[in-house]
Amino acid sequence: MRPRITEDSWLDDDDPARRKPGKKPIRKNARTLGQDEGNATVTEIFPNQAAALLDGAAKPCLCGYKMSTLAFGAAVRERSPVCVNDRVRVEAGVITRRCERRNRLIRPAPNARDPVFHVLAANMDCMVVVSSAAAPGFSPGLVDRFLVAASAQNIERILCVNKVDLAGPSGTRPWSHYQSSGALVVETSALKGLGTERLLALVRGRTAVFCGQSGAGKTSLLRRLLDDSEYGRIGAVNERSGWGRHTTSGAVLLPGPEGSTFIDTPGVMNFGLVGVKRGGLLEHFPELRAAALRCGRDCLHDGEPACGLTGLPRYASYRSIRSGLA
Ligand SMILES: Nc1nc2c(ncn2[C@@H]2O[C@H](COP(=O)(O)OP(=O)(O)OP(=O)(O)O)[C@@H](O)[C@H]2O)c(=O)[nH]1
Ligand SMILES: [Mg+2]
Ligand SMILES: [Zn+2]
Repeated sequence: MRPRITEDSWLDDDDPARRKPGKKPIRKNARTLGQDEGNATVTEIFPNQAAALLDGAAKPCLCGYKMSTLAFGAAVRERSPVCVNDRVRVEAGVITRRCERRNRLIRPAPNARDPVFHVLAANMDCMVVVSSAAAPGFSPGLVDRFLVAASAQNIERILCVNKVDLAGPSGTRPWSHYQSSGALVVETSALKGLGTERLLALVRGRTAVFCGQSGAGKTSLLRRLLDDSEYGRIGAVNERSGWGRHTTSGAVLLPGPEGSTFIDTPGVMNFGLVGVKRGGLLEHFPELRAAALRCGRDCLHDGEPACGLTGLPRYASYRSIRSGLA
C-alpha cells in the first residue's frame, strides 16, 4: 500500500532507513532565507535547472542548483528544489538558497511510487480556478479541491467558468451556487473575449495562479489578459472524448500589466490535497459551515438523515473529499 502523504513527509528524506543506497544524508546547512533576502524570482523549472529573473533584469536566465545549500526534502531528488515564483538567491548563475514561502500550491506527485510532493507555485495572492461550461464539462469535484487547497493556504479564490459561448441559451448553470462558496465567480469566453475585462480587473497588479482542468482554457485566457496572441501553444480538444490535451507541460511565470504576475499551470484530471485534515475540511466550505450550526453536536455531516447540510449543492463534494482525508 502506498504510504500516507503528510506534510511531514518532507522530513522522511533524512531518515537513513529511507535513503537510497549511496545517497549522502542531507547537509544540515540547508536553510531557507527570509522572504526579503532573495535577489531573483523563479519563472520556470527544467530538468536540473530553473529559469530565474534577477531583480531589475529584462529576461530570465537559466540557473543550476547548489544542492548542498538547497536540499530540504524528498521532493528534491524527484522534482526540483525550487518552484515557480519562489524568491531565491542567485550567485554566479547558480541558485544557492531559497527564501521562505508565504504560501504554496502543492499536490502529491502523480504516478510517484514514493510519497513525493510537487510544489507547483508559491507566494500567490489569488488563485483563478479555471473550469469550463462545456468541452470539457464543468467539474465541481475538481473545482472544490482547488478551492480547498487555496483556502487552506489563505489564497484568495476566484472561480472562472470559461467557454460560456458553448453553454446553450437555456442551459443550466451548475456553478451558480458558487457565489456562496467564498470564491468570486466570473464567467468568460476566451474565444469571444467575454468577461475577460472583469477577470483582468480582479487580478491586475497581483500574483495570480491559473489552475484547473485540462483544456478548460487557462492558456487561452492568459493570451487575452496579456494581450499576447503568441503566448502558449493552443491544443484542440479531442472531439470524441471531450478532453483537452495537455498543452501546458509545466508551470510558467508570466509578467503581466501593472506589476501583475500570472502563473500558468498544466491542466490536471485530479488534484490530491496535502496538509488538509478531515476535521478541518468544513472550514473551507463557508456555506456548509454556516448550515452545520443547525446540526446536532455529534453530527459528522456524513450522510446522517438529520444533517443540516442535506440537499446543499456542495455537500456531496464535501463528503467525497472528506472520505479521502485522514
Ligand atoms: N469555444 C471555446 N473554446 C475555447 C475557449 N477558450 C479556449 N478554448 C479552446 O479550448 C482548447 C484548450 O484551450 P487551452 O487554452 O489550451 O486550455 P488549457 O486550460 O490551457 O489546457 P491545458 O494547458 O491542457 O491545461 C483550445 O482548443 C482552445 O481554442 C472559449 O472560451 N470558448
Ligand atoms: Mg494550458
Ligand atoms: Zn451535519
